[in-house]
Amino acid sequence: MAIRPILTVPDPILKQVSKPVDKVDDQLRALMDDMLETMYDAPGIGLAAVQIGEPVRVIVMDLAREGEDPQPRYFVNPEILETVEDTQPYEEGCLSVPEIYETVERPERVRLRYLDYDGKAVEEWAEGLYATCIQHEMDHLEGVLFIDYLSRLKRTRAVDKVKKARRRSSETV
Ligand code: K1U
Ligand code: ZN
Repeated sequence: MAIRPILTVPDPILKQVSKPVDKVDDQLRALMDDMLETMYDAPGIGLAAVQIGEPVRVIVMDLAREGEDPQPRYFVNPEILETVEDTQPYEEGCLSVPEIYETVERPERVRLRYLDYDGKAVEEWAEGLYATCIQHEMDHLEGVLFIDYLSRLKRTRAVDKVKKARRRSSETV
């Protein structure tokens, strides 16, 4: 297992549409293990493979609260089958847009289909933070970031802030 660098805006790889996975094998499980370790280290509650420079349709997530046992989840080739009309707001963050938090409205329940860590097909409803997080991560698979839902002004300011912070941190090493 390895902690891999997380790409940040405006890296063009983040705008790529991720490719479907052919099969869930040990090589893919090694990628999912790296992703989970990278996400825990960041720390974050979700991560899409493209965020570590691997544009394939794989997501990891853990929504356990502090003090609870870890609850890692793995999603290969996830699809949204159905959404409800009601939406919920959530102040989202993104490891690829560090230090920026903005409210995004998304459907409050979505029905999902995906393959798990063992390649088993799963269908289930996601709601609450699970619904928000899986939609945020599935947007990454389409090259969409949560800041793309903001006004052009807010988005430009967010990207500039990340660029400035990165310049500052590279000056101090
Ligand atoms: O970059 C990502 O896609 C991960 C992102 C997931 C997410 C957060 C909030 C709403 C939707 C999707 C994050 O994990 S940002 C960091 C974060 O939310 C967090 C970090 C530590 C503890 C608790 C939350
Ligand atoms: Zn993100």
